[in-house]
Amino acid sequence: MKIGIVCYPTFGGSGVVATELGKALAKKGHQVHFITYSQPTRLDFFNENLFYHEVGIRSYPLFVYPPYELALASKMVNVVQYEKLDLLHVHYAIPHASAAYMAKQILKTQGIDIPVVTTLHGTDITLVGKDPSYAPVVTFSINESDGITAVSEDLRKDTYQHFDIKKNIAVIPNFIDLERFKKQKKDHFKTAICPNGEKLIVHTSNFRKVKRVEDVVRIFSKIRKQIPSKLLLVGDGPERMNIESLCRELQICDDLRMLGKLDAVEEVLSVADLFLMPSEKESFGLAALEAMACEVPVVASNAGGLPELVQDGISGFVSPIGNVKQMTEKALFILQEENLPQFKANALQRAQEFDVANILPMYEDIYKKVKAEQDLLTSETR
Ligand code: GMT
Repeated sequence: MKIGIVCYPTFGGSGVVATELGKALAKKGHQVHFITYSQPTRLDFFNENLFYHEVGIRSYPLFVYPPYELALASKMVNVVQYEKLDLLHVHYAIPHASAAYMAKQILKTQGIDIPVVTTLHGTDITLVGKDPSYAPVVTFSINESDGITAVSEDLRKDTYQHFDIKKNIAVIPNFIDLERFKKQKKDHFKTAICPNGEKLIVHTSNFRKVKRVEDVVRIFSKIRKQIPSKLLLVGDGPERMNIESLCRELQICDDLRMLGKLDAVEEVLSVADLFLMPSEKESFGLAALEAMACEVPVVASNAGGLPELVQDGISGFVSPIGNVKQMTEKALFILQEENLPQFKANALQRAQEFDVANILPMYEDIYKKVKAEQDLLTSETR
């Protein structure tokens, strides 16, 4: 098939999932066209089936806010027409689903019927989307999509709860490339960070408020009083300054390193003993899945879809949001020498269920279904 993928090109989870999906589809022989405002971060290799179309945004002194959605819709029209796409798959509802609706209507006037699949990723529903400033457009454009998917049962439930959605939402969980995310031999790295055999704890995120990075630091501060350990923070974002202040206040700066945005996060995960994800909201928790694929157990909050990923007491633990005390106890339990190997093995076993090879066919099935329905409709109306 010829598929147009629309996503945010940045480090965020939705862009990562969209890009990895496109790469996997291309490897399977589909032709994939990315349509976005800059080269997706993970679109980092050549494949003859992968194409990238940049959305150019023309500014004008009149525009306080350049109309990205219009430029995106125009680009979609252009790419569908000239590349003869079979369908558009948009990731993150705002503004991609409404831009796709507009493109679809424009194309219809030219005799082209293009089905649209919308994948909901989380904050497009749970945070930004349900805000009254966007909700009517989000509701409308989800309902107008030919196929709708959500990355967890919890997000599916939330979507029905917050919006008046008339259509079926299929749950297709996030997935992982086990070829890339696997435990690598990086002993020299472990020795450099943990010279005295300390346990290594890792957190990766975009340091937004919803990630509760402060909880990560507080949990670590309590762990290190019981077990010699180090903390690596990967990523960057608005909370960075607060985190730095908290580390100083707790006097733990010597045992903590902030690595910033790192491409090869799997190298850090390869030497980690525990991953912390105490988020306030998390529709799925892709970063936790990446850790588990590298044999790292997870202590997480019970937010959103996290309990669907982390099996409590098996591949890690889930605790109530903000319960730093309980998360610390669970972390200390996992880090015991007699418990750690089993938790690591279980984490990997769980991650293997989300192998891209298992999840990709679910997307292909949706594509086939919406395309067949569109073809039928087209033949009936002509
Ligand atoms: O977590 C973020 O802030 C990034 C966000 C995004 O939209 O890019 O991630 C969301 O989508 C990911 C991929 O489906 C999920 O794994 C994350 O759990 C989800 N984040 C939230 O729901 C907060």
